[in-house]
Amino acid sequence: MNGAEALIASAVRSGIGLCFANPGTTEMPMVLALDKVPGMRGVLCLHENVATGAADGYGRMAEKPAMCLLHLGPGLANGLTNLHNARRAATPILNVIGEHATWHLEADPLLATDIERIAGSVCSEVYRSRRASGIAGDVAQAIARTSAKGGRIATLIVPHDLQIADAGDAVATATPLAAPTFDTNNVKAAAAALKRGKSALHLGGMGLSEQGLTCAGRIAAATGADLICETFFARMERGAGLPAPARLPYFPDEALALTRPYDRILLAGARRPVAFFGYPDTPSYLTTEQQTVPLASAEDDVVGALSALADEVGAGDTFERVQGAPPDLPRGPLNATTVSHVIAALQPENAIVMDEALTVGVPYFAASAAAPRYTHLMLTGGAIGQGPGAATGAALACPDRKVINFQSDGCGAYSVQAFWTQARESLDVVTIIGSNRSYNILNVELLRAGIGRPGPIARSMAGLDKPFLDWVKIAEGFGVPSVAVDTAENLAREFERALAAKGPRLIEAIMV
Ligand SMILES: Cc1ncc(C[n+]2csc(CCOP(=O)(O)OP(=O)(O)O)c2C)c(N)n1
Ligand SMILES: [Mg+2]
Repeated sequence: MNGAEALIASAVRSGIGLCFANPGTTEMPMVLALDKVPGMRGVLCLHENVATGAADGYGRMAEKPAMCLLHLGPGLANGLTNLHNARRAATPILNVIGEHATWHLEADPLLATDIERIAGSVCSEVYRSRRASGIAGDVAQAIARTSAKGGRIATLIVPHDLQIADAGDAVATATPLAAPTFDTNNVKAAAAALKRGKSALHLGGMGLSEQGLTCAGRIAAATGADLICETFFARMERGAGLPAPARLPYFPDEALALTRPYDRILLAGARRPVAFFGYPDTPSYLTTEQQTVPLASAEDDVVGALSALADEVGAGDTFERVQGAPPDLPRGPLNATTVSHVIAALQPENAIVMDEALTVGVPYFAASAAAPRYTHLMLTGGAIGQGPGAATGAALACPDRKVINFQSDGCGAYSVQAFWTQARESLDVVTIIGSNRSYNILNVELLRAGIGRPGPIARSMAGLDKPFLDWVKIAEGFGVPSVAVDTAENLAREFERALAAKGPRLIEAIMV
């Protein structure tokens, strides 16, 4: 077995069965190994940020790592923003980077870069193989890192000469992923805090899983605490039968208005909330230190901590479930409300909604609260261009579930190559583009800063209208059947049609 085969075989043995790849010459031995070693499916992505976004979507849904295979430093750099989003989502990813042959590096060939430095900004550990026979051990170490605290993206750099050298029979035994733990002292302190004044549980990570939400709902029922969720959560189970936490608003003044009345805010899988940007005269933190009570971080056993807290406060089995029903189908022109309501009214039970809809999707969270049970994924790290890749990965993790990618146009334009992978792999993804033909959020931010009349250059920096993006042509060019609509009635008709079909579809919802 050569080094590349040992790497793939070791990863397969640890349960990694999917490789999102954009390879080059330095990764070819690993590509060849995909044919030689059974058990690893190779999925070609036409941009590295689609590969890393797909690994994020896959990891969030499968709750185990996928592998990314990227080409040297420049390939890794192309995938960095979605690795950043994955880091913020605490998603496990095994990131494998090919490198020049060890003996060739000192000549400084054109593609040579400092891969460790590039990877270091998103990965807590970066490993480099030194011997072919050590590759199996190196990959096992990297896989172990994907379930460790302090960062779950592990990068392994593998020089080309080591990939083709004889590695003997050095295949690693399966790497057991570490089970997360929680701090029982935090549970005791949280239970005491819940007795002192008005409290809220701020939920993120696995705190927004079905089990996490159920425990949180039971605690709320027993103690009178309210439930709040992160603004940009990684994954949340939502809809009929579940508790419906209030979502922390995006703008800090609104977020502070929500948090201010509480004496205690318990952090369960969420960080202490921080304003998205620093605005003059506005604090960075959206809770005070006195309010903030840590229960469990996103990398801890959040469900275990919530369950222990439920016991500690003597919670019963009952909890308040979301009230109401999905919205009625709207009629008339398309805007953020009508698009959001059409999706919320028609989304099927068990759907996965990848929501990178920004201002176009603001009404969607409330509108979908009482939808049939579904999984809601969001852009976590603010680095736009995540949705189409993450939807691709989610569809590969859950082939029996319908994936709906509710996508704003500006963000979508970063990751259009994902449509090709969706077409090639026949993935069941319906993309709805909220086509307002602008970077609308930038105008909203300017308005809030009191700049109502930006100059013509500044205005042009937020306009996507000259020329406008023709999403039907874009997606059809990548192999995805597509249609454009400009009324709520037509959106509903086309959405129903797309939901009834198998395979990828795109609907451009024109909102101008
Ligand atoms: C990687 C990255 N580049 C740039 C930005 C800055 N940015 C944030 S939102 C945005 C425009 C989003 O426009 P669109 O997706 O059309 O959503 P809309 O505001 O129209 O709802 C930009 C450029 C960012 N957050 N991340
Ligand atoms: Mg837009």
